[in-house]
Amino acid sequence: MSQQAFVSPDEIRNRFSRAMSDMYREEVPQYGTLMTLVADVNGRILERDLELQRRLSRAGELDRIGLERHGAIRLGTAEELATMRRLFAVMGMVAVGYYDLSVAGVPVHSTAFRPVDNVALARNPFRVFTSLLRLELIEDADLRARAEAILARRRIFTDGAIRLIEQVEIAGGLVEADVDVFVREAVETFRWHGEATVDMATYRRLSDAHRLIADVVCFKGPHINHLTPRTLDIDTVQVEMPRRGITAKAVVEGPPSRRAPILLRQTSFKALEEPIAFNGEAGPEAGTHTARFGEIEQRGIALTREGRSLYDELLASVRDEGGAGSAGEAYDARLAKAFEAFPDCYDEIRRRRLGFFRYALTDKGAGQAGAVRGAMPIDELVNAGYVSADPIVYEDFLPVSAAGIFQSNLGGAEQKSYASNANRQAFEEALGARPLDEVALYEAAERRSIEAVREGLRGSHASAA
Ligand code: OOG
Ligand code: NI
Repeated sequence: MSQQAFVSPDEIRNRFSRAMSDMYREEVPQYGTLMTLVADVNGRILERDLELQRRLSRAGELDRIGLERHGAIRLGTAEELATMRRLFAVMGMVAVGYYDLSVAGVPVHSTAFRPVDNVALARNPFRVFTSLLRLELIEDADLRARAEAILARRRIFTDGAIRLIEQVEIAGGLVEADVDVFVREAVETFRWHGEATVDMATYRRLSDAHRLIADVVCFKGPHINHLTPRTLDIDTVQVEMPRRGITAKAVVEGPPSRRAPILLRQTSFKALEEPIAFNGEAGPEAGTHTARFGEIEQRGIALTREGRSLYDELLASVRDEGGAGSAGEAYDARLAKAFEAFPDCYDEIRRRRLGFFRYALTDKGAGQAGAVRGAMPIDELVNAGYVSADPIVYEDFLPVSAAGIFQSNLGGAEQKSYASNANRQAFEEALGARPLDEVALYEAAERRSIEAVREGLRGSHASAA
């Protein structure tokens, strides 16, 4: 088999992401409504903001925005997580980041599988927020053992998917004839099942320990619980959701509305209550379960470690004052006030090294190659108009926001508290790999762009000489 015959992982991911979107649209009609709303809003924004359009185009984001999605799944065992890593690897997605959600009363820790290099991200940045249930946080030993036994019996991957994963690991890729089969088999793992694997009494006991435990343990597989499109204006989407018959969550998670968006803002609609046939001893028992919801996000600039500390500090100062609660307007006002301390202009964010930028030679800079010192500080090159600086988009997630999204979908007043006990090592052992450090990835992207600028300033000189 020749190397060239392999379909690129980017193409496989692109087809997989489309297949997931088609499946979800069919299963959850409100997802279709949301997609239309986001496409309308994005179209309007791009039409009137040509500067944004040019910036997105330079950053390679314009073409990807219409197909950009992230999904989320929740797994039950180490083996499921390790196999999931191998499945995503076929599509060029690797684990990035570690998120401990136990602090927020959610008994999971998580990572995001996503592509990492610029070309792959520009092609299709499809990401999956992947959580692993922490059974050790169930206090009742009997119940814990029961949950473990149930999970040990299930097989969430099809034989066909496993066979093709192994084939890729040996041969190095998939040929065209296998790609659609792989996508079809892989999608099966994420499908919704209207039948639970347990009876209603078991479901209730697990659900009483934590709704999320029941969601992971009682079903055949890790149903995808949302697929999130990216909007260029989340405030408009938030206002328009109710007009299109969708009830939005009270507050937008993340930073407040700003002229220079940072990190990630997210909102969602409540999970649907869906009919379930429980597996009673005497036959099916009719009940319901809520897991699947809709979410929308807006992405901004990736922050440096300093920028991120400032963000975390400001957010914590607002939440400590009384939580994100349901008091939407009061929370929004407090948040906006606190974030006055975060510069709301990309130039200042850059000068203060709070965010990451991608630098490139302008036409003027290219014309000056050889005449300007390549070693001039990058800020001076920007000031002189030789170099442009575009924000690098944040490709990851935020633990406090993720916890807020989880919580809004657990319904009612559910608020369990677990002591903060991140256990990155246990997560890495389960995953069978170490998640990449997201900040290091942004640092590297920025550094590469600066090197290319310096190369350009030197290179043309050399060739002209
Ligand atoms: C995942 C929630 C986290 C996000 O966008 O932060 C998430 C879940 O509910 O399983 O998707
Ligand atoms: Ni999400």
